Amino acid sequence: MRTEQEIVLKFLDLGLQVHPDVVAYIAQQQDLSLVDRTAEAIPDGTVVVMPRHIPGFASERDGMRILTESEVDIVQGNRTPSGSGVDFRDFVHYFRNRYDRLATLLRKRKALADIYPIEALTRTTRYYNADVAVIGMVSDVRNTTKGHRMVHLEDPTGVINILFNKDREPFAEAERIIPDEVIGVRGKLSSDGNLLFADSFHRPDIPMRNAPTPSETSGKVALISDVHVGSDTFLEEAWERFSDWLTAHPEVGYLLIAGDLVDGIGIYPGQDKELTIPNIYGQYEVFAGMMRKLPSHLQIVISPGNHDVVRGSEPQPALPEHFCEHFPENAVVVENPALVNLQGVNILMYHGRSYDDMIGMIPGASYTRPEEMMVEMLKRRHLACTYGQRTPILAAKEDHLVIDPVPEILHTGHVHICGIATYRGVLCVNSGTWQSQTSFQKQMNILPTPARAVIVDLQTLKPEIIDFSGDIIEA
Ligand code: D5M
Ligand code: FE
Ligand code: ZN
Repeated sequence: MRTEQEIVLKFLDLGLQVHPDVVAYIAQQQDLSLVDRTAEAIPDGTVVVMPRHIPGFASERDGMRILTESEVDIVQGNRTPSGSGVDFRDFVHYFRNRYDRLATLLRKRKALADIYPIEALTRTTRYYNADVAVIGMVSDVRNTTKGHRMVHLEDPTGVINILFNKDREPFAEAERIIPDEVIGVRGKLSSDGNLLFADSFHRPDIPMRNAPTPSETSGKVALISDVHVGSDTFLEEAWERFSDWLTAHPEVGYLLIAGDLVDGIGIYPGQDKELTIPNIYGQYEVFAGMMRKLPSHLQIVISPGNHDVVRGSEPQPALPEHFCEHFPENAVVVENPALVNLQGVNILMYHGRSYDDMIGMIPGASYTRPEEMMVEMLKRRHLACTYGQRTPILAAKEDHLVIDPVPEILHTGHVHICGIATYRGVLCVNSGTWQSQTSFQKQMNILPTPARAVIVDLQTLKPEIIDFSGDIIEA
């Protein structure tokens, strides 16, 4: 490690930023003179020294695999306008698109291979008392007076009531059904065709055999969110420690920030009394300065959250040009959500506003365990199922909140609490925040776990939590 730091510093002395692979290569060669020889060989105007600049460098050498240059590919959520979506027809398209895409996933199940249009079940007497399967969107869900669960299920042809008996097996999962998710149900139709008694229940889910594809080459990504610059609870010293740490760890080639970059203005009652920067431009200016101080070899991907300056409805557009014109060249702004591919590893970034809805609806869900809710998102293959609650959703022609393809990593923020889980091969990461408890969070009884970054090794997909709060600093 010491050698690697020396190499970085030696290049810095020469006014050069350096790619982590160059550092790794020179460290492996144990030949510090390579720094000077490389510096002499690079073309004028080079800012970042790349592996190809090393004299005599070959991509495969003595069994050591050398990285290709950093690769960031924005698969979904590039800064394209995502439409205005105000026409009622957009709602029809939106929900139809959600239904079609999630129903296609569900139809792959053996138990749902022979689904019926709901209208066909109720139109004739033919299926009365028969074993049938349907796929639909939940338009209403409630408990009956006898404690069973009743779901109003809708497909493009009709609606039907489904009863989950409290004494039958699918009931436990049925308790977690929330409005607007798309589910598949197999069961027995009643003798009058009005009710389906559920025997089994299916979600689009992550396939059991899902196998994540790690990077073939070495590389690490730092995942963070909720920086909240401009708030008097923003932890500047902890951020400085993180910033220095990134400079000293060139093997971390990427930084992904999942929203709430700044604290914003007028986001919660009385916020003005807790702002150190009362101007939104000033907040982004300071944030931009922090980004410029990070090593320039770092590829930074920035998506917005509910405190940011863009519209709140999701998908949220990328930050407009005039708020990020002072961001460094190695930073790219994307929408919320966005699917980012790093060296072949797909990372789905989502700020996580829908946590506020799920916490009230899913039994046992808590702000203290965000990783459990990420699993709920994956099971439903949707980032924000329920329409019309706290998460504003823009009803465009396509549902950008559907989780497809299955990412290697789901990266969220918003709850300000660190949590990590793995579900069917998908790594779920909520890294936390860079803000200590606000008075609002105190009222809400939310105890944040600030100043942590989650570093994921792209080759092994193993996460590591590093605490910059000042108590424990990584050795
Ligand atoms: O969210 C900071 C924390 O506050 C996070 O744990 C979610 C919680 N939060 C945010 N808005 C609400 C509402 N409306 N009700 C309950 N809890 C909430 P941030 O987005 O940074 O303000
Ligand atoms: Fe936040
Ligand atoms: Zn938030």
